[in-house]
Amino acid sequence: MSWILPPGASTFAGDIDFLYYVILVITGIAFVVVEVGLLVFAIKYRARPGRKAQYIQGSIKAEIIWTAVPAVTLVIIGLMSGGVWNHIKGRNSIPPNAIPYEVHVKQFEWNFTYRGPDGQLGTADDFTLRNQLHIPVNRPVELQLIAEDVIHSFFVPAFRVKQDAVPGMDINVWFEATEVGEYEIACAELCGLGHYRMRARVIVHSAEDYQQWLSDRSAAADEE
Ligand SMILES: [Cu+2]
Repeated sequence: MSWILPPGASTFAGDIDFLYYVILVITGIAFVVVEVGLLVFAIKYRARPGRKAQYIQGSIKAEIIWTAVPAVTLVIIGLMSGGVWNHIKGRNSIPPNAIPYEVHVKQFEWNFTYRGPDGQLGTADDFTLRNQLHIPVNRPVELQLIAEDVIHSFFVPAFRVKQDAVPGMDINVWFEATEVGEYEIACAELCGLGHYRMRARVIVHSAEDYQQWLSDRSAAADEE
């Protein structure tokens, strides 16, 4: 289903979309009931010549119902969301086999640092690309977000993943793409005059293409 949201392309999409539509349907029904009720009562009890206003005491029963129904609904949604939240953002949620990337973000660009052929970040063979994140499909990746000036927010709508990058904090976010293709990264935190053009791309490769790309890239970096 891709109504409102772009088609999902990560392992998070199913859970997030399900919650999104559950909440949309519940709030949609509440919206219609409230607005129709408002209109009906406004017309039915409008001022008419000869009819005096009445003092109404209130209804404990009605109050209990309209407090209990939203309270129970909210707790149920909270419990349902809790599991999903924990899976995506929980303290120990990042899978151990995730490929790490360092992301230095500043006004108004994303710099993605890749571990080189040695498979280690923070070594001499690392290389950095501006506004381009290449990842393999069906493999978790972990981004270490480092904001160099103000707060930015890493957002890939197709992956249903969004995470603030805050200066002075080391923040990790992970996801796993499920579809080969190109997706938009947007900065989701108003970060200055150039915020609107702070876009980048995620390129999701098949496993073989990714290895090929990585070795081509490293060879090119060696020549430089
Ligand atoms: Cu930004």
